Amino acid sequence: MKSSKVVNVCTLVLASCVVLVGCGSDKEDKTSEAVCNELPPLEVKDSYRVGFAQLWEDHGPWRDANTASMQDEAEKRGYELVFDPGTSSNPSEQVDRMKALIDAKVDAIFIAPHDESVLAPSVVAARRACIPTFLVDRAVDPDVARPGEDYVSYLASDFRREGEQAAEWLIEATKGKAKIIELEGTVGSSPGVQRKQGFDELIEKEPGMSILVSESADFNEDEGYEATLRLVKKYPTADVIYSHNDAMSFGVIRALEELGKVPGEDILVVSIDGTKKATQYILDGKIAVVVECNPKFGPIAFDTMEGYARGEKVALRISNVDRVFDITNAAEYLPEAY
Ligand code: GYE
Repeated sequence: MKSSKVVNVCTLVLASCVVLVGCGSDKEDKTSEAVCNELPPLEVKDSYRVGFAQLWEDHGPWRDANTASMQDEAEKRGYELVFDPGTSSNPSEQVDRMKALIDAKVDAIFIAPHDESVLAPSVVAARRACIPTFLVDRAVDPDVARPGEDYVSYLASDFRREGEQAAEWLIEATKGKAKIIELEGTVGSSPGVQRKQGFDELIEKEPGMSILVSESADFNEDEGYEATLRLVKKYPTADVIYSHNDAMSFGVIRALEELGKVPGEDILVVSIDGTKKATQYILDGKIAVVVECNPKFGPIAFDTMEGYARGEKVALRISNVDRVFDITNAAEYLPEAY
Protein backbone atom coordinates (compact mmCIF):
# COMPACT_ATOMS: atom_id res chain seq x y z
CA MET A 1 0.00 0.00 0.00
CA LYS A 2 2.70 2.40 1.10
CA SER A 3 5.01 1.77 -1.84
CA SER A 4 2.24 2.00 -4.41
CA LYS A 5 1.39 5.49 -3.12
CA VAL A 6 5.01 6.57 -3.45
CA VAL A 7 5.06 5.36 -7.04
CA ASN A 8 1.88 7.34 -7.74
CA VAL A 9 3.40 10.55 -6.45
CA CYS A 10 6.53 10.13 -8.54
CA THR A 11 4.54 9.37 -11.67
CA LEU A 12 2.50 12.46 -11.15
CA VAL A 13 5.52 14.68 -10.61
CA LEU A 14 7.26 13.33 -13.69
CA ALA A 15 4.11 13.58 -15.78
CA SER A 16 3.66 17.20 -14.73
CA CYS A 17 7.23 18.10 -15.61
CA VAL A 18 6.85 16.47 -19.01
CA VAL A 19 3.63 18.40 -19.58
CA LEU A 20 5.39 21.65 -18.79
CA VAL A 21 8.28 21.00 -21.14
CA GLY A 22 5.93 19.60 -23.74
CA CYS A 23 3.81 22.73 -23.59
CA GLY A 24 6.82 24.81 -24.51
CA SER A 25 6.58 26.82 -21.31
CA ASP A 26 9.09 29.61 -20.87
CA LYS A 27 12.41 29.10 -19.09
CA GLU A 28 11.15 30.02 -15.63
CA ASP A 29 8.67 27.14 -15.75
CA LYS A 30 11.31 24.53 -16.65
CA THR A 31 12.49 24.13 -13.09
CA SER A 32 12.72 20.93 -11.12
CA GLU A 33 9.70 22.08 -9.05
CA ALA A 34 6.70 19.82 -9.52
CA VAL A 35 3.54 21.39 -10.83
CA CYS A 36 0.26 19.56 -10.30
CA ASN A 37 -2.54 20.17 -12.73
CA GLU A 38 -4.98 18.10 -10.73
CA LEU A 39 -5.62 17.19 -7.10
CA PRO A 40 -2.26 16.08 -5.65
CA PRO A 41 -2.18 12.72 -3.87
CA LEU A 42 -0.85 12.37 -0.33
CA GLU A 43 1.68 9.76 0.60
CA VAL A 44 0.87 7.37 3.47
CA LYS A 45 3.41 8.19 6.18
CA ASP A 46 3.80 7.67 9.91
CA SER A 47 4.12 11.38 10.50
CA TYR A 48 3.22 14.50 8.55
CA ARG A 49 4.22 18.16 8.50
CA VAL A 50 0.87 19.87 8.12
CA GLY A 51 0.36 23.59 7.59
CA PHE A 52 -2.53 25.37 9.28
CA ALA A 53 -3.44 28.75 7.79
CA GLN A 54 -5.70 30.04 10.51
CA LEU A 55 -7.42 33.42 10.45
CA TRP A 56 -5.98 36.06 12.70
CA GLU A 57 -6.02 35.14 16.37
CA ASP A 58 -7.74 38.01 18.11
CA HIS A 59 -11.17 36.65 17.34
CA GLY A 60 -12.56 35.41 20.64
CA PRO A 61 -13.23 31.99 22.15
CA TRP A 62 -14.50 30.29 18.98
CA ARG A 63 -11.21 30.84 17.17
CA ASP A 64 -9.18 29.84 20.25
CA ALA A 65 -11.10 26.58 20.58
CA ASN A 66 -10.67 25.93 16.86
CA THR A 67 -6.89 26.44 17.01
CA ALA A 68 -6.56 24.35 20.17
CA SER A 69 -8.47 21.46 18.59
CA MET A 70 -6.17 21.41 15.56
CA GLN A 71 -3.02 21.68 17.71
CA ASP A 72 -4.13 18.98 20.19
CA GLU A 73 -5.04 16.55 17.45
CA ALA A 74 -1.75 17.06 15.59
CA GLU A 75 0.16 16.46 18.80
CA LYS A 76 -1.88 13.36 19.63
CA ARG A 77 -0.99 11.85 16.25
CA GLY A 78 2.66 12.88 16.45
CA TYR A 79 2.38 15.27 13.49
CA GLU A 80 4.09 18.63 13.20
CA LEU A 81 1.59 21.47 12.80
CA VAL A 82 3.21 24.40 11.04
CA PHE A 83 1.16 27.23 12.46
CA ASP A 84 1.82 30.94 12.34
CA PRO A 85 -1.06 32.86 13.87
CA GLY A 86 -2.08 35.99 12.02
CA THR A 87 -1.91 39.34 13.69
CA SER A 88 -4.45 41.36 11.75
CA SER A 89 -7.85 40.86 10.16
CA ASN A 90 -6.40 41.86 6.80
CA PRO A 91 -6.97 38.93 4.40
CA SER A 92 -3.83 39.72 2.39
CA GLU A 93 -1.83 38.82 5.47
CA GLN A 94 -3.38 35.35 5.34
CA VAL A 95 -2.47 35.18 1.63
CA ASP A 96 1.17 35.76 2.66
CA ARG A 97 0.95 33.05 5.31
CA MET A 98 -0.44 30.60 2.74
CA LYS A 99 2.50 31.43 0.48
CA ALA A 100 4.91 30.76 3.36
CA LEU A 101 3.34 27.32 3.91
CA ILE A 102 3.62 26.51 0.20
CA ASP A 103 7.28 27.64 0.19
CA ALA A 104 7.89 25.48 3.27
CA LYS A 105 6.66 22.47 1.21
CA VAL A 106 4.44 21.09 3.95
CA ASP A 107 2.77 17.73 3.23
CA ALA A 108 -0.78 19.11 3.38
CA ILE A 109 -2.57 22.34 4.28
CA PHE A 110 -5.65 23.13 6.32
CA ILE A 111 -6.97 26.62 5.74
CA ALA A 112 -9.76 28.58 7.46
CA PRO A 113 -10.13 31.29 4.80
CA HIS A 114 -10.93 34.83 5.92
CA ASP A 115 -13.34 35.34 3.04
CA GLU A 116 -14.50 33.53 -0.07
CA SER A 117 -12.76 35.57 -2.76
CA VAL A 118 -9.34 36.81 -1.53
CA LEU A 119 -8.06 33.41 -0.42
CA ALA A 120 -9.38 31.34 -3.35
CA PRO A 121 -6.25 31.87 -5.55
CA SER A 122 -4.04 30.72 -2.63
CA VAL A 123 -5.88 27.39 -2.61
CA VAL A 124 -5.23 27.05 -6.34
CA ALA A 125 -1.56 27.93 -5.74
CA ALA A 126 -1.25 25.13 -3.17
CA ARG A 127 -2.71 22.61 -5.64
CA ARG A 128 -0.27 23.77 -8.33
CA ALA A 129 2.55 23.28 -5.81
CA CYS A 130 1.30 19.68 -5.31
CA ILE A 131 0.11 20.24 -1.73
CA PRO A 132 -3.29 18.69 -0.98
CA THR A 133 -5.43 21.31 0.76
CA PHE A 134 -8.49 20.99 2.99
CA LEU A 135 -10.82 23.88 3.81
CA VAL A 136 -11.85 23.92 7.46
CA ASP A 137 -14.49 26.22 8.93
CA ARG A 138 -15.00 28.52 5.91
CA ALA A 139 -15.28 28.17 2.15
CA VAL A 140 -13.72 29.84 -0.89
CA ASP A 141 -15.34 30.78 -4.19
CA PRO A 142 -15.93 27.41 -5.92
CA ASP A 143 -15.66 29.00 -9.36
CA VAL A 144 -12.04 29.95 -8.61
CA ALA A 145 -10.91 27.06 -6.38
CA ARG A 146 -12.86 24.02 -7.51
CA PRO A 147 -13.97 21.34 -5.04
CA GLY A 148 -12.30 18.02 -5.70
CA GLU A 149 -9.91 19.60 -8.20
CA ASP A 150 -8.13 22.39 -6.33
CA TYR A 151 -8.92 21.21 -2.80
CA VAL A 152 -9.83 17.83 -1.35
CA SER A 153 -12.74 18.61 0.93
CA TYR A 154 -14.55 21.39 2.79
CA LEU A 155 -15.33 20.68 6.44
CA ALA A 156 -17.64 23.11 8.20
CA SER A 157 -20.99 23.79 9.75
CA ASP A 158 -24.00 24.44 7.55
CA PHE A 159 -24.13 28.21 8.06
CA ARG A 160 -27.37 28.71 6.15
CA ARG A 161 -29.01 26.12 8.38
CA GLU A 162 -27.65 27.95 11.46
CA GLY A 163 -29.35 31.14 10.25
CA GLU A 164 -32.59 29.24 9.71
CA GLN A 165 -32.38 27.68 13.18
CA ALA A 166 -31.99 31.17 14.69
CA ALA A 167 -35.02 32.42 12.73
CA GLU A 168 -37.16 29.37 13.56
CA TRP A 169 -36.49 29.82 17.28
CA LEU A 170 -37.25 33.55 17.10
CA ILE A 171 -40.47 33.15 15.11
CA GLU A 172 -41.77 30.72 17.71
CA ALA A 173 -40.59 32.70 20.74
CA THR A 174 -42.04 36.02 19.55
CA LYS A 175 -45.12 34.49 17.88
CA GLY A 176 -44.02 36.11 14.65
CA LYS A 177 -43.65 39.67 15.95
CA ALA A 178 -40.28 41.40 16.07
CA LYS A 179 -38.27 44.39 14.90
CA ILE A 180 -34.75 43.20 14.35
CA ILE A 181 -31.26 44.70 14.19
CA GLU A 182 -28.93 42.27 12.41
CA LEU A 183 -25.17 42.33 13.03
CA GLU A 184 -23.43 40.44 10.27
CA GLY A 185 -20.07 38.70 10.37
CA THR A 186 -17.08 39.53 8.17
CA VAL A 187 -18.13 40.84 4.76
CA GLY A 188 -17.75 38.14 2.09
CA SER A 189 -17.03 35.32 4.58
CA SER A 190 -19.13 32.19 4.14
CA PRO A 191 -20.61 32.29 7.68
CA GLY A 192 -21.36 36.01 7.30
CA VAL A 193 -23.09 35.55 3.95
CA GLN A 194 -25.00 32.35 4.71
CA ARG A 195 -26.11 33.09 8.27
CA LYS A 196 -27.77 36.15 6.80
CA GLN A 197 -29.38 34.30 3.88
CA GLY A 198 -30.81 31.51 6.04
CA PHE A 199 -32.20 33.91 8.65
CA ASP A 200 -33.50 36.67 6.36
CA GLU A 201 -35.36 34.27 4.06
CA LEU A 202 -37.50 32.89 6.89
CA ILE A 203 -38.06 36.28 8.54
CA GLU A 204 -39.18 37.83 5.23
CA LYS A 205 -42.07 35.33 5.11
CA GLU A 206 -43.41 36.61 8.46
CA PRO A 207 -45.71 39.63 8.05
CA GLY A 208 -45.21 40.71 11.69
CA MET A 209 -41.42 40.67 11.57
CA SER A 210 -38.98 43.06 9.97
CA ILE A 211 -35.23 43.58 9.78
CA LEU A 212 -34.76 47.29 10.47
CA VAL A 213 -31.08 47.33 9.59
CA SER A 214 -28.37 44.80 8.78
CA GLU A 215 -24.67 45.64 8.80
CA SER A 216 -21.33 43.98 9.41
CA ALA A 217 -19.46 44.18 12.72
CA ASP A 218 -16.72 41.84 11.40
CA PHE A 219 -17.35 39.03 13.97
CA ASN A 220 -15.61 41.34 16.45
CA GLU A 221 -16.64 42.20 20.02
CA ASP A 222 -15.65 45.88 19.95
CA GLU A 223 -17.33 46.45 16.61
CA GLY A 224 -20.47 44.72 17.94
CA TYR A 225 -20.38 47.12 20.90
CA GLU A 226 -19.96 50.25 18.74
CA ALA A 227 -22.64 49.17 16.26
CA THR A 228 -25.13 48.43 19.03
CA LEU A 229 -24.61 51.83 20.72
CA ARG A 230 -25.25 53.56 17.40
CA LEU A 231 -28.05 51.39 16.00
CA VAL A 232 -30.19 51.09 19.14
CA LYS A 233 -30.29 54.91 19.31
CA LYS A 234 -31.12 55.12 15.61
CA TYR A 235 -33.80 52.39 15.72
CA PRO A 236 -35.48 52.83 19.11
CA THR A 237 -38.33 50.39 18.30
CA ALA A 238 -35.93 47.46 17.87
CA ASP A 239 -36.69 44.57 20.23
CA VAL A 240 -34.32 41.89 18.88
CA ILE A 241 -30.62 41.88 17.98
CA TYR A 242 -29.54 38.95 15.81
CA SER A 243 -25.75 38.78 16.01
CA HIS A 244 -23.87 36.34 13.75
CA ASN A 245 -21.44 35.23 16.49
CA ASP A 246 -20.91 35.18 20.24
CA ALA A 247 -17.98 37.62 20.25
CA MET A 248 -20.19 40.36 18.73
CA SER A 249 -22.98 39.40 21.16
CA PHE A 250 -20.66 40.12 24.11
CA GLY A 251 -20.25 43.63 22.68
CA VAL A 252 -24.03 43.86 22.22
CA ILE A 253 -24.66 43.02 25.89
CA ARG A 254 -22.06 45.56 27.06
CA ALA A 255 -23.62 48.28 24.90
CA LEU A 256 -27.20 47.49 25.93
CA GLU A 257 -26.31 47.63 29.62
CA GLU A 258 -24.50 50.92 29.09
CA LEU A 259 -27.61 52.28 27.36
CA GLY A 260 -29.71 51.29 30.38
CA LYS A 261 -31.54 48.54 28.46
CA VAL A 262 -32.14 45.15 30.03
CA PRO A 263 -31.03 42.38 27.64
CA GLY A 264 -33.62 39.63 27.69
CA GLU A 265 -36.40 42.05 28.70
CA ASP A 266 -36.14 45.15 26.50
CA ILE A 267 -34.21 43.45 23.74
CA LEU A 268 -33.76 39.75 22.93
CA VAL A 269 -30.27 38.76 21.84
CA VAL A 270 -29.96 35.90 19.34
CA SER A 271 -26.44 34.56 18.85
CA ILE A 272 -24.42 31.84 17.12
CA ASP A 273 -21.39 29.78 18.31
CA GLY A 274 -22.02 28.21 21.74
CA THR A 275 -19.10 29.51 23.80
CA LYS A 276 -19.08 29.00 27.56
CA LYS A 277 -19.55 32.71 28.21
CA ALA A 278 -22.59 32.93 25.90
CA THR A 279 -24.07 29.79 27.48
CA GLN A 280 -23.66 31.37 30.91
CA TYR A 281 -25.37 34.49 29.53
CA ILE A 282 -28.37 32.34 28.59
CA LEU A 283 -28.57 31.13 32.20
CA ASP A 284 -28.25 34.77 33.38
CA GLY A 285 -31.13 35.76 31.06
CA LYS A 286 -28.95 38.07 28.94
CA ILE A 287 -28.89 36.01 25.74
CA ALA A 288 -32.13 34.36 24.59
CA VAL A 289 -30.75 31.69 22.29
CA VAL A 290 -27.46 30.48 20.85
CA VAL A 291 -27.24 28.30 17.76
CA GLU A 292 -24.22 26.05 18.03
CA CYS A 293 -21.27 26.24 15.65
CA ASN A 294 -18.86 23.53 16.70
CA PRO A 295 -15.20 24.69 16.37
CA LYS A 296 -13.58 21.35 17.25
CA PHE A 297 -12.46 20.20 13.82
CA GLY A 298 -9.18 18.56 14.82
CA PRO A 299 -10.26 14.87 14.88
CA ILE A 300 -12.41 14.95 11.72
CA ALA A 301 -9.88 17.10 9.85
CA PHE A 302 -6.98 14.72 10.47
CA ASP A 303 -9.14 11.59 9.94
CA THR A 304 -10.18 13.02 6.57
CA MET A 305 -6.59 13.76 5.63
CA GLU A 306 -5.45 10.25 6.56
CA GLY A 307 -8.37 8.69 4.67
CA TYR A 308 -7.37 10.69 1.62
CA ALA A 309 -3.78 9.45 1.92
CA ARG A 310 -5.04 5.85 2.03
CA GLY A 311 -6.89 6.44 -1.21
CA GLU A 312 -10.37 6.36 0.33
CA LYS A 313 -13.14 8.32 -1.33
CA VAL A 314 -13.46 11.60 0.58
CA ALA A 315 -16.70 13.60 0.51
CA LEU A 316 -16.28 17.05 -1.05
CA ARG A 317 -18.35 18.53 1.76
CA ILE A 318 -18.35 17.32 5.36
CA SER A 319 -20.95 19.08 7.45
CA ASN A 320 -21.38 19.39 11.22
CA VAL A 321 -24.83 19.14 12.73
CA ASP A 322 -25.43 22.01 15.15
CA ARG A 323 -27.74 22.21 18.14
CA VAL A 324 -29.80 25.08 19.57
CA PHE A 325 -29.38 26.21 23.19
CA ASP A 326 -31.84 28.28 25.19
CA ILE A 327 -32.99 28.40 28.81
CA THR A 328 -34.44 24.87 28.52
CA ASN A 329 -31.09 23.12 27.90
CA ALA A 330 -28.23 25.59 28.50
CA ALA A 331 -27.37 24.22 31.97
CA GLU A 332 -27.01 20.74 30.54
CA TYR A 333 -24.71 21.99 27.74
CA LEU A 334 -22.58 24.32 29.92
CA PRO A 335 -19.99 21.73 31.07
CA GLU A 336 -19.04 20.82 27.48
CA ALA A 337 -19.16 24.41 26.18
CA TYR A 338 -15.80 25.94 25.18
O1 GYE B 1 -18.79 31.82 14.23
C1 GYE B 1 -16.93 33.15 14.70
C2 GYE B 1 -15.59 33.26 14.14
O2 GYE B 1 -15.96 31.03 10.81
C3 GYE B 1 -17.70 29.84 11.80
O3 GYE B 1 -15.73 32.78 12.83
C4 GYE B 1 -16.56 30.74 12.02
C5 GYE B 1 -16.90 32.02 12.72
C6 GYE B 1 -17.42 31.88 14.11
O4 GYE B 1 -15.01 34.48 14.20
O5 GYE B 1 -17.04 33.24 16.07
